[in-house]
Amino acid sequence: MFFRMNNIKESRKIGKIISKIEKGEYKDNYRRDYSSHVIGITGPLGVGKSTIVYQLGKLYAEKGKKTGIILNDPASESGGSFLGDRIRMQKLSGYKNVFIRSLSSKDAGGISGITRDAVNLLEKSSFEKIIVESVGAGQSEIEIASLVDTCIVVLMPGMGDEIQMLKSGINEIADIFVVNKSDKKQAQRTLREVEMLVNMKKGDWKIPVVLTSAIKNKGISELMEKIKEHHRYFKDNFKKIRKLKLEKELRILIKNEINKKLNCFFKKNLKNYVDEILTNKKDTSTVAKEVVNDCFTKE
Ligand SMILES: Nc1nc2c(ncn2[C@@H]2O[C@H](COP(=O)(O)OP(=O)(O)O)[C@@H](O)[C@H]2O)c(=O)[nH]1
Ligand SMILES: [Mg+2]
Repeated sequence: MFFRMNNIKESRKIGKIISKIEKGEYKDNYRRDYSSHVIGITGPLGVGKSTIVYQLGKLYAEKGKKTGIILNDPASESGGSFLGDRIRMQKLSGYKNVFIRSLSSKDAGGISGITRDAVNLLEKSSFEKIIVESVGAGQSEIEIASLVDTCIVVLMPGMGDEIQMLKSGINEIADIFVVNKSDKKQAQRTLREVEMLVNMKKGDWKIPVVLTSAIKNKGISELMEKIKEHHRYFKDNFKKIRKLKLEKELRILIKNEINKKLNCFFKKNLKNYVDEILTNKKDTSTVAKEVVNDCFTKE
């Protein structure tokens, strides 16, 4: 899916390069110079990310900012909200300063590398705001987190999403939380729950929780204000935040890797250890300690 920017020549050129990136045919060694502000929007399917991206993109476009939008949304590839997304995003592409592209990783493997290259390309092309939408469901979203300067995690009333978030580690990467669909019942309750979660966090950036109704275009300018505040904080504490973001990302990824290995280990070995306990009469905590010590001792 490719929507044209009114600056057709530039838009075509960027579009072509992104197609090459998707096929794994284009790589360059550009390192970000942070002249763009990269804003990530993540969260479970259906919470209203695309609608928020649309409203935000529209606001930036109307302010005359050169805005790039990258969608990593499986729903935009097949069925689901594809049509809605398409209609919305086509409206946006009417602005001459907006470029929109939905990425596919079918050919080149993981989405995070492709997103990184696409973001780099847009930064090189002097986009002021680059908005990246991704579904907060797995590994790649965590990887995308350190790629973006401001990470927004979107939730909505009900669904028990907050709990899921806690599990997947997404809540650790949020710079801003949004509770969308404020027009729904229970919105205030979810807002309070997320605020409680945020209040437990330490650090000198106080994570804001913004209530929006993207569909009614409510709360979007407040969100934009918080994004601006975070960008200022990001620029003022650049080195520290970069380090912190990488540290968080690495911590989550290592945990995930260990969990994967652990599940594999359980499948293969747990029964044997139980047998060992039964025959040798060792206790479970001794065996657990021995196993873990063995794993973490270098050969
Ligand atoms: N009631 C309500 N519905 C919304 C709101 N924002 C988005 N939606 C609807 O929620 C559905 C999913 O929205 P979408 O932006 O595609 O979610 P995404 O999967 O997170 O990108 C669509 O039917 C939207 O029209 C909102 O603020 N209130
Ligand atoms: Mg979407």
